Amino acid sequence: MKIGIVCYPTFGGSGVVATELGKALADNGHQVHFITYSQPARLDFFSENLFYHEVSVSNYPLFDYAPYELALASKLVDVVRFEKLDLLHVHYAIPHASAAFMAKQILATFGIQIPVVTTLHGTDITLVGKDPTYKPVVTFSINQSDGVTAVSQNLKEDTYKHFDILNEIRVIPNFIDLKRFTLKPKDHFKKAIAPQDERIIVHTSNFRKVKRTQDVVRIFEKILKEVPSKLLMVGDGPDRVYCEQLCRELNISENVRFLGKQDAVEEILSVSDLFIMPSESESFGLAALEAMACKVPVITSNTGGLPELNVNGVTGFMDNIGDIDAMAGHAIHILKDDETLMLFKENALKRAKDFDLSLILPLYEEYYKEVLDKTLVN
Ligand code: GMT
Repeated sequence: MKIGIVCYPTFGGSGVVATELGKALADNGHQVHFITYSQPARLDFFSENLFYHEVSVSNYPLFDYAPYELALASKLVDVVRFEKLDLLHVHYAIPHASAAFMAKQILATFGIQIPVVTTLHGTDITLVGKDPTYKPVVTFSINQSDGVTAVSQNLKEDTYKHFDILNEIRVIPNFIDLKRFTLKPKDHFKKAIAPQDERIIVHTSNFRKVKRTQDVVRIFEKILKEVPSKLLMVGDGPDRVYCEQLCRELNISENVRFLGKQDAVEEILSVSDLFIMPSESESFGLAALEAMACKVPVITSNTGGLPELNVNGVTGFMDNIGDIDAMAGHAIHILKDDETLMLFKENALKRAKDFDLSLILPLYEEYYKEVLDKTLVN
């Protein structure tokens, strides 16, 4: 199959899923064309089946807001026509699904029928999408897609709840490449971070409000009173500065390291004992799955799609959003002795295996075939 993939090329979860999916499809013999405004972060190597088409937006002085969506639609028309693509798979509804709809209409005038699959990732529905600024367009473009997938059952239900959706939504969860996300021997790194063999607690995110990163710091402060430990904060974003400030106020800065954006997250996870994700909303929680694949149990909020991943009391614990005391109590329970920690670690890895790439990739391939067959019949 010749597949066009549209995504945000940044470090965000939807971009990671789109890029890893494209790579896996290419490995499986498909020809994959990424169409986006810069080279996706994890697409920094050569493969004969992978192509990248850059969308450049004119910055004509009249434009206070450069019309990216139009540039993307035009690029899609160009790539579909000349590369003879079979299907477009757009990740994140805004503005990719509406750009794909426009491209589809234009391509129809050339006698080309191109099916569009839209994958909903979370904030495109739960946060930005349902904002009245975008809602009519998001609703329309989801309904006009030939196939729609959501990364969890909860996101599917949320989409039906907040939008008038006539299409059937298929749930295809996030996945993990267990060949990459696996324990790496990084003992020297562990020694440097935790010289007294302290427990290592980790959080990775884009430090946006929805991640409640200050909760991570507050939970850690409570853990620290009971269990000698260190906290690694990985990633960057608007709330990082508030977290740093809070560490100073709580006088725990010497036990907390802010590592910024990191490519090899699996190496950091390899030395970690516990992952904390206290998010306000999380459609799936890919970062928690990455941790679990590296044998790291997780403390999460019980929101969104997280209960579909984190098995309470088995792979970690889930507590109400903002319940710092409960999260700290559960963290201490996991960390307090080696035997308990080992059990949770084994369970985390076992659960992560349910989301192995080899199990989820065929779900996308089968869905593409279904959508293509349906389009041919019509
Ligand atoms: O986590 C983020 O805020 C980034 C965001 C994105 O779209 O890039 O992630 C969303 O998509 C991921 C991949 O499907 C999911 O695993 C995340 O749970 C989801 N984030 C939220 O719902 C907040």
